[in-house]
Amino acid sequence: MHTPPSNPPARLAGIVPAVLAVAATLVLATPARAQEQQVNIICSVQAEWCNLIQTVYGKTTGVKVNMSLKGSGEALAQLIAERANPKTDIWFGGTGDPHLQAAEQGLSLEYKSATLPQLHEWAQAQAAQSGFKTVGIYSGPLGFGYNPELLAKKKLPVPKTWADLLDPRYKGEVQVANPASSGTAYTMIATLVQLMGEDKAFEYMKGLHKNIQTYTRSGTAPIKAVARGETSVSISFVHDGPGEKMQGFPVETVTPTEGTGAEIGSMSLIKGARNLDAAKKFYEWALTSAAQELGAAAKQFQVPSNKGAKVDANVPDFKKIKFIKYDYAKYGASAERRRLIGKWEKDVNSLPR
Ligand code: S7P
Repeated sequence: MHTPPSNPPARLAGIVPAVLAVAATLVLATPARAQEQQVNIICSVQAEWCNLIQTVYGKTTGVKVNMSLKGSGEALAQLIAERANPKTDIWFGGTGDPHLQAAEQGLSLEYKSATLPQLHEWAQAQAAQSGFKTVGIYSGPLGFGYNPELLAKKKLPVPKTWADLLDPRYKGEVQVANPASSGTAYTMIATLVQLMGEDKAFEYMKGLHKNIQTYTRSGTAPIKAVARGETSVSISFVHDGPGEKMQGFPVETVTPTEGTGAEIGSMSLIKGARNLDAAKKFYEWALTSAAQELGAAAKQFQVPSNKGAKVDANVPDFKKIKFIKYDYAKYGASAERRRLIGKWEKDVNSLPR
């Protein structure tokens, strides 16, 4: 769940000094001048990572980082609302499709970083297909989270395939976010449509609907509900699992054997940004390998887009996952997203459960 902006929690105290030492080498502004600078960021990764960025970047550059935490869908809605008078300078993280929509709708600014060649091909492709109005900063696969203790207690099997989730024994046991508010859930619709074809995917989602306990607003809420024993299974990004487990919760993840999609978490500079220089400096910093390693330090386990960044052992092994060939340009287009979400509302969400 994305929580309101806050000071870094006490448990980050141990991490911060170590990462500050690394980050000190990344200072991109002279502290004296930076004292006067600020940057307004919408941060769409989870709170721990946003807070760590705020602390490390703020302390090493002297720039005041004003952070607003919002999921991908909500972030796009805010940027549309602010269009005439943007209060945001940069949008960090969140699923790639709303960043592509922001680019298409003229909300973000073209910018070509000199660091682009150091990024994985998928991150560069995300930049190229948006006319360099966004860039990939991480990637992660869609799959299932499950609570092994709850499944055992209810004598339910571990789901391994998309088809398994239609089993009537999972009635009221599955959580996923609402695609109208969540980039994660929209990634699910786009994945199913590409995997099964549109007609079969919608038949599938109608069947799945019968087993859904709740459609949450935020894409990260379902795996947290699984971890806390509020539901048995979630459809989630699997890189969100290990962080929950490290907090002591019983949660495991699996990717469906038929194949799945992945997000390209992205970053965009906002057109009309009031603090454009500061935003560009932050953007450059966020593409460095050291900055991207802060994700794992904050227990977020996406694959970093900078090829030089260390890949933590908890990051899902992409080589072991069957991926569909996801068409990011087609499913990132505003009209396609609107059409598919509208169809989901009408044909799926309106049905009784
Ligand atoms: O780990 C955080 C994460 O899963 O959340 C991001 C995103 O904000 C999810 O937004 P929605 O609420 O719109 O689904 C993902 O990009 C990221 O991997």
